Amino acid sequence: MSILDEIKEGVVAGNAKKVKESTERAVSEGLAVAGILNDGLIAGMNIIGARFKVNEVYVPEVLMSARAMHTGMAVIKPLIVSAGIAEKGTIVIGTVKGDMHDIGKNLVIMMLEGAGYRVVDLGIDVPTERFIQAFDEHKPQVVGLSALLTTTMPQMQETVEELRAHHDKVMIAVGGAPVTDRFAREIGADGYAADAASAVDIVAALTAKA
Ligand code: B1M
Repeated sequence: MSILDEIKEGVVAGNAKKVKESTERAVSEGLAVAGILNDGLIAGMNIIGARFKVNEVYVPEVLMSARAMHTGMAVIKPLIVSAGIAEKGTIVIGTVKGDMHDIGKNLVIMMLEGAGYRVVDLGIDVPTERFIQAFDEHKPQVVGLSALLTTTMPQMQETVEELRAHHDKVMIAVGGAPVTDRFAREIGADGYAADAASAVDIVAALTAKA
């Protein structure tokens, strides 16, 4: 079995120790970080996601896989976040109220930090007032919102509208599995990113406009 398959299988099995060890070995053997992330960690999480959908696994298994994925992400974080890059701007980001998913958001944060942005992470289940408070405190170039549930997409809309009412020039980018470019435009967001890499592109474009 290849190291990437070991990482993938470790995530599927929710075996944090194995994922940490295999990821460390992949790094020490010089494998590309993008491959470790996409073909190892994310590939494993996608398998669990598909099983979760058809009730083959339940919340505890998914949580164990998420934890295992986090241990792998912690190993590669220093490689993604290259130290010493001048800060390009500040981004405030959080998962909207009612939504506890943070794996994707955390990946976006790693990529943004790696690209040289200072990121203020508000965490999960973030109410609109907290985004507004953070906007006033940190004066970010871009506010990023994440939502993974169709039931929290209306909350995303509310947060966009209230942030906009609070400050008409705020630049807002949104993302998360059920979010689409069309939905982003409908709710008045300035940008949409389908994945962590495009989040960096959209933030760069919005920062240039801010
Ligand atoms: Co949840 N869950 N979950 N879950 N969960 C989904 C999202 C679901 C699709 C599973 C399914 O049924 N197939 C489904 C949603 C269905 C829907 O709304 N249509 C679902 C459900 C139903 C639920 C619960 C309601 C289950 C229950 O309790 N009955 C519950 C809700 C809890 C809540 O939030 N209130 C729940 C709970 C959980 C866990 C706690 C067990 C766990 C979360 C752990 C954690 O995040 N710490 C969990 C997980 C892990 C998942 C799946 C399996 C994986 C999500 C994930 O991390 N993907 C997911 C199924 C799936 O998506 N395959 C599922 C990997 C991640 C890298 O991708 O998050 O899409 P993603 O992020 C991407 C992009 O979307 C984008 O970049 C990221 C990196 O490329 N992106 C952004 C994300 N945020 C961005 C922000 C940006 C830009 C880009 O801002 C600028």
